[in-house]
Amino acid sequence: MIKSRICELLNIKYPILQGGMAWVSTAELAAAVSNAGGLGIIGSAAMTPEILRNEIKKAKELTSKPFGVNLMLMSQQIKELVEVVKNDGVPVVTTGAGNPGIYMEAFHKKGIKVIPVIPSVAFAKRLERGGADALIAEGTESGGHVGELTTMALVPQVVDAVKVPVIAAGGIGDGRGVAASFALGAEGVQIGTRFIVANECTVHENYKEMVIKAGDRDTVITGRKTGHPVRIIENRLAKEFMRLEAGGASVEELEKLGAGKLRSAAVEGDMVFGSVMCGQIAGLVKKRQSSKEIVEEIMSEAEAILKNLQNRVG
Ligand code: TUI
Repeated sequence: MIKSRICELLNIKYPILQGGMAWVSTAELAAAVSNAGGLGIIGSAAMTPEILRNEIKKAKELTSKPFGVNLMLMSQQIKELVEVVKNDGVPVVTTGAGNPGIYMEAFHKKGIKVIPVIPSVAFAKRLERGGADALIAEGTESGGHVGELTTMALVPQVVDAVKVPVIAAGGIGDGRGVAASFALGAEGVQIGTRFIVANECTVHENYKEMVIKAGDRDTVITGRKTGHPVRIIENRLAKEFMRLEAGGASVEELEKLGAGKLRSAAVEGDMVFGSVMCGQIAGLVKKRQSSKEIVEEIMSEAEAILKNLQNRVG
């Protein structure tokens, strides 16, 4: 059994968080991961406040275990989404794509744990000072909106810089990734891509198939120029985006091309002009399983690896 401060902080059995992916992480997936002993997280980035309220209600019907909501801080309706989270009995919030500092006190007053994603040591220190309960150090191997540093470089530097527990994210898809994360000093992991293909994940079948087919070099980062670099599978949309970027297209033009494309992929199954966000670890995601099978397989692999590694010493 791998124990850490993350299990105690979040009142969960296994130190695995499921990434709160926009259009992908619905109540069904989050509840299944929480029921499996991890922390399921609803991705609210593309939700209206009403939809989020409904998803939280659904998650509570499907699990009695703790679950979380991810807030994408660039969301148009962030203030309203924050209100929903504060008022609807959500125990944990993760944040991405910005600074959650202004909401920290209000969440804590409601007893909500706040775990921001951070892409650098400076940001980690700032948010620890601001009261973050733990931090997710997310490397550029991740899908979706990414920072510059790799997980391997970021995690140990963040671990050395803060006292709160650190959760590693980016490029983790099996027990080897969990064992490596703990070796770097992390006390938990956040996994997104592997859960895209979970049976309980409601994303379009074509999206799951695309992740299963993807190899190690099939993702690219688009949108560096817009200030919002996003890792997606290289398809016609990605190629068109890169062509326009290389040709000096304006930020407005690029944002217009990207608008609504994640929905096209996740809901309509458009794998040609849709934005198929996923991490570099997609190459090792080869089978569909239940969330419970995924969580248990990853944790038993990690335990075996950590035990066997002792044989390499001395
Ligand atoms: O947020 C994510 N990943 C996401 S959000 C998303 S939705 C989206 N859709 C279309 C275009 C763009 C996004 C898809 N994937 N991960 C967490 C994350 N946060 N990664 C990096 C960061 C981050 C970056 C800068 C966090 C803080 C930060 O600070 C900047 C500052 O100084 O405020």
